[in-house]
Amino acid sequence: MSAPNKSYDPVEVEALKPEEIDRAREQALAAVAAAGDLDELREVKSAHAGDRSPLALANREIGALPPHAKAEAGKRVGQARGAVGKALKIRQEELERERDERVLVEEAVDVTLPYDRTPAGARHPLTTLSERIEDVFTAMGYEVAEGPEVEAEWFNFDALNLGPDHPARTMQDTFFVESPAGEQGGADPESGSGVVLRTHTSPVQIRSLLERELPVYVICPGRVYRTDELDATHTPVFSQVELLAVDEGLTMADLRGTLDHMVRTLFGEGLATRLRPSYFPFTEPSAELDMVCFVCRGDSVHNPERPCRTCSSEGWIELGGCGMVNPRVLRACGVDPERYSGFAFGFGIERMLMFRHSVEDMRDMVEGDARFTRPFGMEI
Ligand code: FA5
Repeated sequence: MSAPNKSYDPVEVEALKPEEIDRAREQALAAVAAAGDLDELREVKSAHAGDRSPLALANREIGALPPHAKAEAGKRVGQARGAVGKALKIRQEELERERDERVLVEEAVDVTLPYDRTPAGARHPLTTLSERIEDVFTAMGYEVAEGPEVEAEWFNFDALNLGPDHPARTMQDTFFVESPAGEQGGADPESGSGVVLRTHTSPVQIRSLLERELPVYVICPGRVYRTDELDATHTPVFSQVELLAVDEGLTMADLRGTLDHMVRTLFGEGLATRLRPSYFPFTEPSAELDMVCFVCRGDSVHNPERPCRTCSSEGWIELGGCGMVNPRVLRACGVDPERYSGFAFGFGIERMLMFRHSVEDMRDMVEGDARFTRPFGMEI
């Protein structure tokens, strides 16, 4: 800053020349208008309104002016600085508003978007396969029937013509919840019947015949229990589906036609089935139902160089047990075997899932790992 000088002429001071002040003001206003964001505006402010800006330097020169010159120069510089300050304020507000609007858009959180922090699980394929089988039969008019998993021995064995000496009644196969009367206190001294974890879904046949009006057409899915070790092909807790039809005039042909329809619907057209003689106390005659392998269609039997993993190159796949309901079972449920006949079929869902989807180890089904269930996706 120059020293006070009475003969000082502001017009001669370069920084205070009106055109210099106008130029500094116009440059400042142009720079403010051109600032594209708050960072740029901060730099503009420092350059055009800071301590070392042309207008600030001009302001400092005013102090050295003679008194008569101070007012005019002060007014000119003050107006220029005021205009720049106002422009800076307006632009600051504009840019802050723009920034706030942009942040609101850029940082918006769409709470409806799917999140993946907790990986989605999946429906267990045992459930979807069981429901699919139910659908096949409900489409034919069958009703879904259920029964308790903790079951009276009478329903699980006696009523199904499994006499007291039948091997399946020994402790080997069956989880006893309460032992029969006479043994360790007994469960029900009246009937002498113990309580078991049901070993198959066949007791639902008995419950259905006792509870429903004839004719009866039911499909009974459910969990069953046996004292088997968990290994690649066995689990102590597994799922079965039971089929029961009791009506007038039903024959083995009806059973065969019904099972053929099920095989077609679940595995595709053109797969032969066969019934192999077998024995179940609750059906007479009894059979095992086999179907031609849906992968190799039996070819692997004659082509050793092209073995089939699905049927172990046997050409046939065992589906489950079946037969005509034993008249003794009908009688135990108060159904007249002279008038009514029926057929039944029962099979394991785990085994069907194994060959239908090439699952090699049944343990994968019980471990609850979503990496096993997810690839099955949704079956509709
Ligand atoms: C029965 O349980 C009869 N109630 C089926 C039946 C119903 C026959 C109606 C006739 C009329 P079985 O004991 O064979 O039959 O068992 C049926 C199926 O359960 C087997 O074919 C098999 O697929 C499955 N299964 C048996 N034990 C196990 C196990 N430990 N783990 C997984 N699946 C098993």
